[in-house]
Parts: sequence; C-alpha cells; structure tokens
Amino acid sequence: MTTTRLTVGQAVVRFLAAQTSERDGAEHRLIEGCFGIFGHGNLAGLGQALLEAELCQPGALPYHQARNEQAMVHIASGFARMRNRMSTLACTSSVGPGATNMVTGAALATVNRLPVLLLPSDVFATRVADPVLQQLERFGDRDMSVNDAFRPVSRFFDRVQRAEQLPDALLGAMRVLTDPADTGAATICLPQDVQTEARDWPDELFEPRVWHVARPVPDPAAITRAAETLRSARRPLLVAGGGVIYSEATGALRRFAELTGIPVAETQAGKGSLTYDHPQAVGAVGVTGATAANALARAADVVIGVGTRWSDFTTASRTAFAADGVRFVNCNIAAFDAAKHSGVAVVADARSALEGLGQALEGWSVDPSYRAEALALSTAWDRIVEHAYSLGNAPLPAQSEVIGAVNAVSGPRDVIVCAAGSLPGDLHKLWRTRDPKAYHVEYGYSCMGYEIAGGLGVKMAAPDRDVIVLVGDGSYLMMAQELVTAVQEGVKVTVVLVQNHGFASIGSLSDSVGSERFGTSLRFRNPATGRLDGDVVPVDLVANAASLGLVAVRATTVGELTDALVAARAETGPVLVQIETDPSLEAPSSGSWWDVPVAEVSELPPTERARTAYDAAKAHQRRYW
Ligand SMILES: Cc1ncc(C[n+]2csc(CCOP(=O)(O)OP(=O)(O)O)c2C)c(N)n1
Ligand SMILES: [Mg+2]
Repeated sequence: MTTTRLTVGQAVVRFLAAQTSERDGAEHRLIEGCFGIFGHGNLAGLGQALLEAELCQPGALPYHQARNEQAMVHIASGFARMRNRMSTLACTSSVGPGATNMVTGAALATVNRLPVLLLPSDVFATRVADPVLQQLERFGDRDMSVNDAFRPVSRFFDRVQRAEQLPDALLGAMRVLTDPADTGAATICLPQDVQTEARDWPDELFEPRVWHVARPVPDPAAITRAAETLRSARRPLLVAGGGVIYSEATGALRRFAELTGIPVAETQAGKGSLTYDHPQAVGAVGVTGATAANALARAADVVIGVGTRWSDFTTASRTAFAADGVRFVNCNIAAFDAAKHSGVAVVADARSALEGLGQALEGWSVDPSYRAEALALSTAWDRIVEHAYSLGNAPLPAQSEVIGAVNAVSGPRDVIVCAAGSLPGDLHKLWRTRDPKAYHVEYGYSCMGYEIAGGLGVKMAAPDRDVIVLVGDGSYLMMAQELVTAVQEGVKVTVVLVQNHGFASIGSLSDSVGSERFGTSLRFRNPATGRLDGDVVPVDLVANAASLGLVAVRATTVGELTDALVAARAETGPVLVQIETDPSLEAPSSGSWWDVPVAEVSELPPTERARTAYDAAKAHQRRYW
C-alpha cells in the first residue's frame, strides 16, 4: 500500500477533487469548488491546502471568496439546485461566528433537499489552550461547541476529532450528498489543530470515485395500488413538485399527462415541470395558486403528488383538497414524503414512477369533458394573468406589471431567481415558465437574502444562461453584499430591485390578521407619536449598488424598466435596475387560505374581526388521515 503524507486539510482538498457523480451515464464533478472566508480556525489548515492546490494542482478545487458565510452556503444551494443536485460546492469557515453564520444556509439547503458540503472549523480537539478566541464554553458539557447547532439542520453531521476519522467522515458525507432521498447539508466540523496535523494516507483514498445516483424503480405492487386508485378517479389532479425537475422527469410527466389527460398543477419548486402553455398545465396550486389549479384541487377525488413534500403553501394549510373522501397517491424518492396524507405510497424516482404508472394505466384516460373543463379554467386564468401584466397603473406600476415586463423581455432559457416577500407568490401565480430550469424560487425556507447569493450560484452553475434576480427592498437590505462577489468574479447577474419601502408582503398579511401592518414599513420614528410612522426613510439602493461596482439604473416606468433590461444584455458585469411599485395593488387572488393563527383575545377591533374570520376559515381545514 502506497501512502502520501498530507495534512488533514490537504487530504480533504485532494479527496474532494477526485469525486464524481453519475446518473444516466453522464458524469459530473461532484464538488466543483470551495467558497471560504478565512480566520484563525481555517487559514492554516484548509486555507493552506486550497492555496497549495491552486499553485500546484490548478483546477483541482478552485477557491472562491465571499462576503458572508451564510451567503456562501446560499451560493452553493443555488448552484446545486441549478445542477439538479448532481454537483455542488463546498464552504469553509473559521470557528465561532463564521461557522454559525452558515447555520441558516444549512437549514435552507436541508429544507429544500439540496446537497451542500459545509466544513466549519472547530475549536482545538486537544483543548490545550482553551478557551480559544470565539470558543463558547458550556460548563458541564465539554464536548460541545457552537458547531453542534448544525446538527438539527444538517442531514449529515460529523466532527473529526482525530485525523484517522477523516475518511469515514468524507465518505459518509459524499453518500448523503448523492442520495436524493436523504440529501441536504452535509457538515464536517474540522477542529483547527486537526486540520493542520499530518498523516500518511493510503493513496487509494484519493483515487477517482464515482457516486452513482440511482433511479429507484417502484415496487410493482405499489404501482398496482396507485393505478387502481387512479382508474377509480373521475377528477384526478397531478401536483408536480421539485422532484420532477431534479429527476429530469419533465418529459416523462408530459407523456403521462398527455396519455391520461390528467391536469398538472405545480408547486413552487415544481414550477416549470410543464411549459405554462401546455394544454394540461393548470398552473400554480395552493396559497399562491392560480384559480384554475385551485378549482380543480377543490373538487379532485384523487390527487397524485410527484416529488412534492406537501408544504402548507401547496395544500393551502390542508384546505385545498376539499372533496369528501379525497385520496392521495404520492410518488416520491423519500419514503418520508411518500407516506404523507395517508397516500398510496410509491417510493421511487419521479421519472421511474411516472413511466411505471403510465404503463399500468395504458388505455385509461379521464373523461373528455374533464379535459375540456381544465382547459377552460386555465384559459380563463391566462386572461387574468394578461390583465395583471398590463394594468397601466400610474404613477407607480403594480408589481404584476413588473413581472409581465421581465417575462416579456427575458428569453425562454433565462433563469429568474427569488426567495422571499411578495414576489415569490406573485411569480408563482403569474410567471409564464418556458423551460424547466428557468424558474428558481427558493420557497422551502423562503429566506430573505437568498436572492442575490442564490442567483450568483445559479449563474456559476449555468454560465450559458442569463440570470435575473428579482428582489424586494427588504431582502436587498438583508443581504446584498454578494454583489461585490459577483463584481469580483465577473459573474453577470441582472438584479431587478422592487422598491416599495418595506415589507409589503408581511404588511398585507399583518393587515389580514388584524395586526395593522405593525412594523412592516421603513419609516422614521415620529417624535409626535413616538412610533415608527414618520416619513419614509429615503435609502438610495441604486447608489448603494453603484458604490459596490454595479451598473445601477433607476427605472420609473415599466417602459424604462424594459429599456434598462434590454440595455443590460450588453453588459458583461452585474447590473441592477430598481423600480418603485405601488404595494396597494396586489396580484389576482388565489381564492385560498393560509393558516396564520390570530390572537384569540384582543382589545383591538381589527384583531377581533380577523379572529372571527380565522375561526370560520379554520373550520374547513382537513386532516387527510
Ligand atoms: C431571513 C428572513 N427573515 C424574515 C422573514 C419574514 N419575511 C418574509 S417576507 C418579509 C419582507 C420582505 O420584504 P421585501 O423584500 O421588501 O419584499 P416585499 O414584501 O416588500 O415584497 C419578511 C420580513 C423571512 N422570510 N426571512
Ligand atoms: Mg419591499
């Protein structure tokens, strides 16, 4: 057995550079690069190893700098999602605050089932100089560090206390990253002393290794049960989730829909599973849904979920599927999701499941009148969208007009990226998706601040596509600093900043629960009232973006926005276009409900009224068991 003497940090880099994923015969580098912010915890360990790789083995594991550790995990999530989870990025941080900054990013990745490799540094394994700078001491709990906060938000967690443990940790993390049923954040904590320790590693550890991503086929008995359930249905509805896209099952979905005539609704992560103008596409379902999909959902007798985890936004907090005796068929790679709502569980890859179910349903299709009804509903919704795109409101346009303008200017393969605020819901309803990878709205964690960082990851993953980040002023102020990273790396993203001076989405929600928009607009403290109800705080985000090195433009009309987006195409670096909108003009209603509990007792009449409405709506909530 030949060996090579390397530090733990160097061994990590050499190992990661040799990992490949494979599905359907196509191979991909599993870890395409490593983001990192250095501190005393990692600069001499992993940092030194990344430097040595950059100088001695260029391209082995390219290093990228970021401005904030949370953001670098978002970049990795955006990258992994764009690559359908076949490739991702690693992120290294120092100890303490650098590490805990990544915790939110880890949660986002795990909630969205996206593989990211996190390498937070940890305090000394030897404890020789404890407490080190940034070490949290728990008096009676000596083997803990702040990194234990990663445990609940990671799918895989390990701490390499001794160099010998490293191979086991690395192999375990790779398995989780490449297992679509189990994937999420894989976290390996590397104590700062261990990172620099040298050891003779067997060379076979660094040999190229291929991680095969399987397409598990469904149990034939499960397919029989699912097909029987469907054959008995008169009003079936298919709900396409993110799994359809990650599995590259959109072609199989289209064939299945055309064969059976079953209408297809989409979750946020599943939007783009069918092009918006496919005759069986009935649009977004749930809280942020289209009236077409929601009308069909209300009356559906069998609902087939493919690659969805049935979030409350999809089920309208369990009011969307309202027919007596409604049954579910759940095709999902994760048994956990397949078992939800007492459904007929088909545990399988989305593509395999759709093919298997299609074969079992050969010769069966829904009644032509049901097909016609679905088409009429989606045609009616499309007219509503067209109207919302062209309101011509003055002096400020509605957000729906901004969405219409961006849709009209963008090409079919351009990717829009969004995450939080009122934009995701409006996009879910209104965006006309023409390519399965063109709609990237992070709505599992709906994390303010994902937009710009995630958009950077998307562009790095798909340099041949234009990337348009749609972001509200609130999200921008929470985390815009990766624009500097985009400038630094020459990564072109076009940011459309929707300025409405505060949290319009939460303001509207607050209104609906009787909380009177409290704390949701960006206003000065008013000396007369002592409250935050003074004038609008005049932050100039265009100047902010320009100061970071962007080409930054202020559009005051939808026409100017269109012109600015056309002009942005010629730019090679990142561009920001701000447009101010009128937040009082909301997107067309989905006609559905979201369970946000309202104060049961109150001295405020609006709260009391909202509670009465809440109790009435709550009565329609189902259990599905
Ligand atoms: C990190 C984080 N904190 C808080 C929230 C709750 N939240 C959801 S949307 C929102 C306001 C977003 O404001 P903005 O980006 O301006 O979008 P708008 O609502 O105005 O469309 C808040 C506070 C969140 N989703 N993420
Ligand atoms: Mg806002």
